[in-house]
Amino acid sequence: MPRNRHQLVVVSNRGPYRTVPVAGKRGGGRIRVRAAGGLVAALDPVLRARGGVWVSAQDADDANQPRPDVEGGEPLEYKMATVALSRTVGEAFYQGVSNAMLWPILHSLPPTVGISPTPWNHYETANRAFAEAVLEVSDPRDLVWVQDFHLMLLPAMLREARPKARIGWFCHIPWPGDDLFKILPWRRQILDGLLGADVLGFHTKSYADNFMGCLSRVGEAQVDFSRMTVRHEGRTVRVVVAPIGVPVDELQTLAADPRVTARAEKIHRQVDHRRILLGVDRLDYTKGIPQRLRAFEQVLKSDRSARNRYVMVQIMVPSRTDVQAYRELKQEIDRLIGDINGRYSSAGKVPIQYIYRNLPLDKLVAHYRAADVAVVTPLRDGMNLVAMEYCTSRIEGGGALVLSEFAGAADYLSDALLVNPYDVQTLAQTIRDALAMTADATRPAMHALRAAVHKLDVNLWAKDFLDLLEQRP
Ligand code: ADQ
Repeated sequence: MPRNRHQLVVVSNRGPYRTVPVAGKRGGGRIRVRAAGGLVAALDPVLRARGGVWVSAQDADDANQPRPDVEGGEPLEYKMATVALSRTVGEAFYQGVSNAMLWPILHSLPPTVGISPTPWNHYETANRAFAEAVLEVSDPRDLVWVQDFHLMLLPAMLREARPKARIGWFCHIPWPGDDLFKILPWRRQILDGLLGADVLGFHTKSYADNFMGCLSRVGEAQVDFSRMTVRHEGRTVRVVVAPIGVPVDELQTLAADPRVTARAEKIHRQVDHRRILLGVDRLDYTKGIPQRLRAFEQVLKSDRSARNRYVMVQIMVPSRTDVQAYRELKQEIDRLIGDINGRYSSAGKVPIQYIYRNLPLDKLVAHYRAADVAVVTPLRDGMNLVAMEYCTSRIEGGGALVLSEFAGAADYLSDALLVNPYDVQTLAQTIRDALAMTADATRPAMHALRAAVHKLDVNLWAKDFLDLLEQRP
């Protein structure tokens, strides 16, 4: 079989599709829709272009399972396989360890629950179940590409079964310094698990360096900082900086669609042609949503005419709704928006429009086209695709991007208006300045931003990573 015909096996906790009831159709008809979130947005186009199989956990809620038999909606252009986990294992693996411990610590934030050993055993069990599923659907020549922090033990488990397999792992979120990483009692197991891979990818140089630092201070692997390689159990593991991007052509084509243009114009009419400040996020405490709302409140407070000239549109997709910390965040955001709208509405003009649901891509892109300013303020974020989607959708040029310096994207989008989201006063001033800029004044920076985003196309990201995996000596 020629090399480029190796099957690609993508493995992630969440699968790429959910099924939802067809609006207005009686009798339980369902339609397939793409799940929201950065990982799916990045990898679905890659698998659709290349074919292969996507292995993911079976959704505990039967209605959300990616069922290939469902007709209509997004087309299925590759195979899917699911891993069934018992409710106890699934919850401890996903919520107990992945969401409550790994997610915050890898984002350099305190864990949202106390650290205890029980869920860790389930994390191991879940990773083992994924290993069995991958071995079943793949053969030793395939390229197995494991995704993210849910599956950090999987590479070593696959390596044990298939010593010559080609295994990659990609970290979609930040990697912290060793001082924080060491909080995890299972730090050795995690590093040993990851070193089962041939190639380990990170969005930025600082995450890759942090990872190498963890290896050198925890464990016994031989680390070569100048080559960014690690010797482990007789093999060489490469640590690479592989910044993810967005599907540039697909997004630009969509942005140029006359229906999207018409929708963008409608959005303008609906807000009485006020200038639009746009936020788009998965609901998560890492995204800095309250900070951004407080900053916009400052803008409204400091200038009475602002409410007649500006509107903020905040689009949020529900996420991890069964986790307490996320429910509390949702309440805080609801309260903040309610307070601000109560205080600063005038003559039928509401200062914050709030959309809390998963939007189809064409509607999202219409909002990107309509927005004068996008505000992306994570406290910490592996990369952040929203910033890139906004720039890609600005096909007519113009538009300002306010971007947190704590997003990985800030390393690549230096022409954005970079902000510290913890400093709400300065954030408010930056938003004020951005909203006051004319479209022409924003053009040079947006031109540079679009050029930067073009270089980071997601297809290129996948191709470069998979090429490395195929070239493994
Ligand atoms: P996420 O934390 O999910 O991804 P991000 O990169 O911003 O964060 O991607 C969010 C995705 O969800 C975007 O593609 C966006 O369009 C989509 N989305 C947001 N709100 C939506 C809505 N209401 N309806 C539909 N879609 C919506 C993780 C890491 C990031 C990293 C990505 C990719 O946390 O740092 O950039 O993976 O590696």
